[in-house]
Amino acid sequence: MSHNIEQLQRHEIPNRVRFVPGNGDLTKTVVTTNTSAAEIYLHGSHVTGFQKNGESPLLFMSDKSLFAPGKAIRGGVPICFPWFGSREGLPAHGFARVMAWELVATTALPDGGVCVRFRLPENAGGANAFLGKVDFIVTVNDALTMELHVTNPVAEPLIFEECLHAYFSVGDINDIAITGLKGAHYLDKTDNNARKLETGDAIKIVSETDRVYLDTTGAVEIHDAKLRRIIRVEKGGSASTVVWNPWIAKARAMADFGDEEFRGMVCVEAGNVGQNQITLASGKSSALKVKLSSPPLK
Ligand code: TA6
Repeated sequence: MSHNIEQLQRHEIPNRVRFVPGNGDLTKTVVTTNTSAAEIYLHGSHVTGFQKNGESPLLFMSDKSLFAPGKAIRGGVPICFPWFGSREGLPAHGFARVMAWELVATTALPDGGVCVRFRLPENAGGANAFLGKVDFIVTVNDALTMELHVTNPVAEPLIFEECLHAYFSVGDINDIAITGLKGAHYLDKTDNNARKLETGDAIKIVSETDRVYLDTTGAVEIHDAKLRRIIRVEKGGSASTVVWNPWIAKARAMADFGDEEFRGMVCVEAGNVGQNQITLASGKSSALKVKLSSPPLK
């Protein structure tokens, strides 16, 4: 579905929200507040940028990303839904991130922030149609808050996985430490999904890292010594946290990712995947919430 920019422009808010043709002629929402800026494509309801005024971008975007219907954008915050990971003959990480979402509303907030609500088209997913109602709400101020709301309108329970697969921009992958996961168990996807216990106060990335931490609800922090900042990932309604860096070989193997880009990014993803998948009873709703902030590293 291509978006009618003229119709979208009725939702524009002077000096706060505008809709413009973005990369690949996909429609982009440009949000400006007194303290920050953000960009969200209607394709995948995909946040591709967030930056506090005077700071370097918080989110990583690959210079090689595709911007095309049916293709995932590489970087920012892909919405993995209604499944996580690969499925034979189906799009990896679900279909939500590779299809056009609809705009529901734009709101200027009293604190100078902006809220934008998107909706997954009804019965999205063709043969694998998801029967729930899915909204994605982005709130921009000096933090970036994202919420994935799912409501079950049918008589049967809905079972799904969900993950806000955030790519963060870091000064140097060798100079970061990730805290907040000590004591959690994880599946190590670089070691045949072996179940392991996180024993370190801080996780350093020194090789390909692909870990699904389970039954963990706490905040995670990326301490970036080079950019002198902490990226704080607070979450609600989430029992899983995924940590990923492709490192050298995987970076080279991805056509939509620069060979050296692994040095400036790390993914810390909040969701409900694997054994933490959601079973949503008829008539019930769920909310996956992530708040990103970036205090200075003292
Ligand atoms: O979240 C980590 C992960 O599942 C990795 O295994 C890797 O596949 C990454 O997601 C990127 O997946 P994508 O389908 O976007 O290339």
